[in-house]
Amino acid sequence: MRTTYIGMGANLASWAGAPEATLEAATLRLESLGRVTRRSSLYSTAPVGFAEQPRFVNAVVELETELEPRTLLKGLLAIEQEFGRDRTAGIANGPRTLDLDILLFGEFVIREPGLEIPHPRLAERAFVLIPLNEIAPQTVVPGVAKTVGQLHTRLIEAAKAESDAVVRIESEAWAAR
Ligand code: PH2
Ligand code: MG
Ligand code: MG
Repeated sequence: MRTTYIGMGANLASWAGAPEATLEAATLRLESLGRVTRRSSLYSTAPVGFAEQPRFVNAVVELETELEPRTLLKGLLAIEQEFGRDRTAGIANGPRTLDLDILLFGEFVIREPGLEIPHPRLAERAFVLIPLNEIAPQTVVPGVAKTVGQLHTRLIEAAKAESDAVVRIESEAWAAR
C-alpha cells in the first residue's frame, strides 16, 4: 500500500455541476482506485499559465492505493473523461472540467514521458502547495529532500504580494472530513 497525493482542479462546469461539485463527485470516484484518507479545503485560485479563463477551484486529497503508478494514472485519466474532460482544444494550461494530477507517490521518483512524479511544478505552484501543506506538511518530497512544509514556507515568502492568488473557500458541496 502506498500513500499518494492527488491534485484536483476544475474551472468549467461538468454534469456534476459547478467545479466544487465536480471535485466532490470526483473524490467519490477516486474510491474506485484506493481509499481517500484525507482531503484539503477547497481553494479558489487565479489561473496560472494562461490568464484568459475563469478562476480554478483546487484541492488535494490523500489516496492510499495498491495500484502501480501507471495504472493509477490511467484510472485518473478515465475519471477526468467521465467528467467530460476535453483535450481537443489543445490550449496548454487551458480551461477544464476536471484535472487530476499525481503529485506524490510514496517515495517514488519517476521521470518518464507522460508520468513525472513528484509533479515537476509542485514546488512553484501555490494552488498545489497550499492545499498539500494543509494535509501533508511533514511529507518528504523525494528528489528534492525537503518536506512539503519547507517548500510551502519558501514559496509563501517569495509570493507574498499576490494576495488573491489562492483563497480558501467554503462550499456545501465539499463536506469537511
Ligand atoms: N492547472 C493548470 C494550469 N493552471 N491554474 C490554477 N489556478 N489551477 C490549476 O489547477 C491549474 C492552473 C494545468 O493543469
Ligand atoms: Mg494539472
Ligand atoms: Mg493533468
